[in-house]
Amino acid sequence: MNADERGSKIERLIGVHLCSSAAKYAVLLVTLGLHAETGANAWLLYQPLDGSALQHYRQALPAAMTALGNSAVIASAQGELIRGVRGMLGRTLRMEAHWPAEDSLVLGTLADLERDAPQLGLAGRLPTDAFWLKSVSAGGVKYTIVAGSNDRGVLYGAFALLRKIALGEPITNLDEKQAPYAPIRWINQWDNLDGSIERGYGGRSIFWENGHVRDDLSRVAEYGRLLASLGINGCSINNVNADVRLLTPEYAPQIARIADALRPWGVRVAISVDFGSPKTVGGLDTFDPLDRRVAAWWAARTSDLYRAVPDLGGFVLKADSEGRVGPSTYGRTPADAANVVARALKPHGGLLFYRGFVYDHHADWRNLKNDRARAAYDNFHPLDGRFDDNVVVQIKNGPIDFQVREPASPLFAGLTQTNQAIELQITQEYLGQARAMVFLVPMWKETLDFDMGGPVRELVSGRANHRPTGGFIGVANVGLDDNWLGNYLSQANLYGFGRLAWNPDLGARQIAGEWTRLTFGSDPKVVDTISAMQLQSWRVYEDYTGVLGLQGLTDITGNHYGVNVEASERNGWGQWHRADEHGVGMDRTVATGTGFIGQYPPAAAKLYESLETCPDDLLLFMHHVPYTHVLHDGKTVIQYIYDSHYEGAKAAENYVGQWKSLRGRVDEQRYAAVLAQLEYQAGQAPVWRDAVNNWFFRESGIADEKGRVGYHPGRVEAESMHLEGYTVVSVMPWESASGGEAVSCASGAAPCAASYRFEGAPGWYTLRVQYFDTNTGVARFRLRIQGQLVDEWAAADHVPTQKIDGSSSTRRTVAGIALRPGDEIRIEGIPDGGDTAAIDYIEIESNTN
Ligand code: GCW
Repeated sequence: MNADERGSKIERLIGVHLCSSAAKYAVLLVTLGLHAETGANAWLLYQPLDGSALQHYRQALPAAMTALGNSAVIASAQGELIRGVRGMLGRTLRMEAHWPAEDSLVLGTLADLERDAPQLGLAGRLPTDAFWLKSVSAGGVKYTIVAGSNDRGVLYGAFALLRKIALGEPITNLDEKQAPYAPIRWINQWDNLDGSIERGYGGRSIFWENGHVRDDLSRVAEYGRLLASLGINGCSINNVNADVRLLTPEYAPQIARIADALRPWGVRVAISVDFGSPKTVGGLDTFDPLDRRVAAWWAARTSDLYRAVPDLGGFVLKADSEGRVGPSTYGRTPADAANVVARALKPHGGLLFYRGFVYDHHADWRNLKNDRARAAYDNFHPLDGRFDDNVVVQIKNGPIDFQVREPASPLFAGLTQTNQAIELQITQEYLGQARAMVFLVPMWKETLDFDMGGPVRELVSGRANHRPTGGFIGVANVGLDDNWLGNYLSQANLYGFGRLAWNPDLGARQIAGEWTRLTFGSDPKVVDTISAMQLQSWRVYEDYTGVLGLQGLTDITGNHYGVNVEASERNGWGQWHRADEHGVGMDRTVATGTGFIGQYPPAAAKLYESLETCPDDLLLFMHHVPYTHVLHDGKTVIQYIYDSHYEGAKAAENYVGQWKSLRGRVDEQRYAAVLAQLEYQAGQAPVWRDAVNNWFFRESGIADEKGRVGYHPGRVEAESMHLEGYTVVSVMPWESASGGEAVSCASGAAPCAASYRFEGAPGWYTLRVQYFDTNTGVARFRLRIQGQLVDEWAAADHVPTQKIDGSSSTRRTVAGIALRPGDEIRIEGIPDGGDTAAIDYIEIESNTN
C-alpha cells in the first residue's frame, strides 16, 4: 500500500468519527458546556483537554507520525491516534510516508523497527501482543516510539498512549513495556441468529437479524475498536446454545463478513457449535466422537470454514448441559468430545473451548447429598491430562452460575495438565439485568486473587502449570443500543473485564477511577463520586438480594430478576439454600454434607470446612446452620439477614442523592438516564428487602431485634383502602407484595380508584405509590389530593414479567405534598391491555425540610 492509499484508508477509518461527532456537537448543551453523550464511544471519548494539561501535551507530542508496516491493524492504530489527539488536543497529526526528519511519533513492530531504523537502537523481544512505549533521540530528532511485538501490540500501544493522555499521565521520557497476562482475552456473545440475545439487555444483536448476518456491520467494527482498546483479541459471535445452521455452508461467507469487520482491530472471530451437528447438519446417523466418520466430518467442515475465514479463532462448545446433546449419548467423555473437534481445528491453529458448565438439572432435591456445585469438578477433574493441547476448558468463576456471591470454582485447581480459562459474566443476568448498578470488578478480583495453591489468576492463565494457553473470557452480550449494555454504568464492567484480562493485578479502585475519568471526565468530584458508588455497588446489591452466600434469592426458574425466595427449592435445578423453620444453608462439608468442600486443595478446604474459619460471606453456601448461629461479626444469622437488607436498601436509596450531587457536572443526557436508573433501583431494593425479611421472619419465627421487619410506619396497604372498581388479588410469591396482596383493576378500560383519608398531622409529606408495571400494556395512574390532580404517570417500563410480582413492583415518588387531616388521597388506575394498574401500597412520609 502506498502512502496515498494508506492515507485514504485512515480517512475511511476516522471518517465515521467525523460524521458522528458532527452530529454530536450539533446538540451541544451550550449552557452547561457539556456534550450530550449517547455512550456509543464508551470510554473512548477523547474529550478536549484545557488549561495546563492541554499546553503540556501539545508540547510533549510531536506534530508528525509515521508507521512501518501497512496492515489494517497498523492503520487502525494510526487512525486512532489521529482521532484521539484531535479530540483531546485539537491538533491533527501529520502523516509522513517516509522516515521523518522532524520529531515524530513512530509506530511499528519491534522487528520492523530494528530492521528499518537501526539508528534508534531498539532491540530485544516482546511477548505476543505486548507493546513498548519509548522516547528515543537520534541525530538530534526526538521520537516517541509505539513498538509492538506484532501489529496487535502496536495497536494496543497506541491505545495505551492515548489513555495516558486522557488520564493525565506523563508521556515524556517514556520507557514502558506492557505484556498481557494471558494469551486468551476473549468475549463471548450469546446472540441468536434471529437477532435476539440470550441474557442480553442492550438491545438486538449487532451481528444477526432474521436468521442471517446483518447487512450493516458498522456497530461490529465499533465494537472491535472498544475491545481492542482493552487488549481483547477474540470474540465468539453466537449463543453457546448453538444454532446448528451456523455450520451449514451458506453461513461461512457471512461469518467471514463479521471477521472482516473485526480484523482491523485484531479481534479474531469464533463460533459456538452444536455437538450433534454431524448428524443434524452432516446427514450422518451418529455424532459419536469416536466414530471415524464423525471425525472426518468435523475435519472437512472445519476446513471449509477456514477457507472462508483463515484466521478463525476456533469453536466454543456447550455439550451435555441444560438440554444440549453431548458425548454422554454414546457413553463418551467430555475429553473424547473436545478432542475430536480440536483435532479438526488443530491444522488451522484454532482452539476448542469446552465449557465446564456441565451439570444435571434434574437432580433429586430430597437427597441432601446431591449438589450441583460438585458437578464441574466431578465431570472434568478425572479427565485432567486427557485433553489435546488446543482444548481450553472454559470454567465459570463459581461452581453454580454467576450468582451474586460464589466461591471460586474448585475446578481451577483441579486441572493442572489441561488448559483452562475463567468465564466471567459481564452481562448482569443475576445482578439486576442492567437495571441495577453493580460494578463487578471487586467480585472478579476476589475470585482471581483467591489462593487455591496459587491464586486463581495464575491457574486460569496457564502460568501456574506452564500451560501453552489460558486466560479470561467475558460474556458481554452487548447489543445495538447506543450505549451497548442498556445503561451507562454497566459499561464499567466491560471495561473492567478487559483491563483485568490484560492485567489482573490492577486494583478495583484504580479500574473504577480510570473508567470514570475516561467516561465522565476528570472533574474530581465526578471521579470520586462515581468511583465510590461503583465500588460499593456489589456489596449493596448483595446486601439486599442474597447475603452470607445464599446466592441470589431470585426467580431462578423464570426471569432471574425479581425476588422469589423459594424458586430455588423443590426442583431439580440444584440452586438450593435449604431454608426451613430451623435453619438455612447448604451443608457442603466433607464431615456431614455433600463433600463439595473436599474438592478444594487442603488449605482452602480447611478454611471452608470449619465453622470457625469459614468466612461469613460464604457461610450459607458451605454450611447449614440455625438462625441463631452467631457470625464472626457478632450478629446472629437472622439478625444479619434483617440488618443487611435494611442497609442495602438504604444505600441504594442514597445513590440517588449521590448522583444528584453531580448535576451540571455530567452532560444532561447521561445525567437524566442514570438518575432514572438509580431511582428505579432505589424503588426495587425495598421490594427485595421486605420480601426476603418477611419470608425469613415467617419461616424462622424470630423477630427483628430492631423492630423493623413487618412494621412499616406510614404504609397504607392498597387492599385496606376504599376501592372503586379495584379488586383484591393474592400475589405469588406472597413475599413479593406487602401483605401478600395487591389491588388490580381488571374492569377493561374503566378507571378504578383506591382512596384513603389522611388523619395525620398537617405538614409537608412525600408520597410513595408502590405499583406494578407489567409488560403487557401501559396502564396509567393519577394521584389526587382532595380532588386536585398532583401527579400522573404511565407504567411504560419494560420489566421482564407479565405478572404482578416482585419484578414488576416499582414506585412513584411525589415529594412536597401538603396534607391536612381529613384529606382524601386518591389514586386512579387506568388499565391497558393486560396491565391492570395494580397497586401494592402507599407510603406517607413526613417531610419537614
Ligand atoms: O446461567 C445460565 C443462563 C443460560 C445460559 C447458561 C450457560 C446460554 O441462564 O441462559 O445459556 O447459563 O451459561 O450456558
